[in-house]
Amino acid sequence: MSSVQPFGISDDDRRPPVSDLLEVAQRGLGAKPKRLPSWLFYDELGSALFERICEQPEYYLTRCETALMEEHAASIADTLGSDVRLVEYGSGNARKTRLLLQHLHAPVAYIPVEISPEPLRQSVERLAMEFPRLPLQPLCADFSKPLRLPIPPRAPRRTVVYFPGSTIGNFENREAAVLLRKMRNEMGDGGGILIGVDLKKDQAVIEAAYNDRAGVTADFTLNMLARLNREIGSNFELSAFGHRAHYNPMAGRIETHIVSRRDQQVKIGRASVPFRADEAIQVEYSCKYSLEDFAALAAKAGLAVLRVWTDPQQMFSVQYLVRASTLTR
Ligand code: AVI
Repeated sequence: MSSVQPFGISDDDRRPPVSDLLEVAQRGLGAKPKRLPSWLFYDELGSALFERICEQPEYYLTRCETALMEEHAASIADTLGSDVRLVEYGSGNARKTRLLLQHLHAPVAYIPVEISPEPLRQSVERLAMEFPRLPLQPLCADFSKPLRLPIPPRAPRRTVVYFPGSTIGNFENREAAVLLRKMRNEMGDGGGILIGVDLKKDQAVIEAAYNDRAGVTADFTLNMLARLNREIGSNFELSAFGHRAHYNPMAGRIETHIVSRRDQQVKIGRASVPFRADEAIQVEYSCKYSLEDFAALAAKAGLAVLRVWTDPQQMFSVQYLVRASTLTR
């Protein structure tokens, strides 16, 4: 059942309960090789650490995407057209969205979808002050699951799903296609997807972005273990694990692992999980695409790329996708 919280946030009640976290940890750490899902990064502290990653000089993604939005927001808004209902997946602080909202023509509503309730509440509070005439319909939910979108205040001309940050890259190819197809269903026949996509480039530049000198990414990665300690009472000793992020050129992705620095045992629920020295837990993929790679992925989901905005060095791209069938009519 949907419930309404202060500030009008709908909560679809589908975030994992604590018992699920224990099960997720037991299953992932019992697998060979060990593996934990990347959504575990984003508790309140993890979300705050991610905001800090975005400010690191090596993490070019946010800087490049923001610059693209600053330069092209008016042309993007023209492409989306008037009377749009904008649904943002994983809205966080919605910094890039402001640039878009400033240019959208008579938007019907903005629906930020965010799994962490506190960042969602704060960002909606700020947006309400900055855009007093824009109907805000925040939804506290996991965007990778089917969403129950709130009823719009008036009929939109189209629904556009906004998915910035190259978060699509955190899904393996098959899951990314499934997620894009889910968006395709949610946006309906005449809708679209505005998506940020990180592009392939010099391996050293990509690796530096995931190994910042200040160590914020390492803290973000290890917070996953700290979160398990806090929430399921495991006893990971954080100093006995390290962060490792390497680019795999064959797969075209950063592969992030948490590596055990020594032989050790960790208590997970009633079980004791053994770790060998140098044994790794796979925690995240961050896929990088060529423009052709991404068009092929979109096609797998029944989508076509209508427009691409990119910088002269092709560091990053913002792309507008529509149903492939609408182009062939
Ligand atoms: C959210 N996502 C797009 C980030 C990325 O670049 O894969 C998460 C991240 N992980 C480490 N640094 C940033």
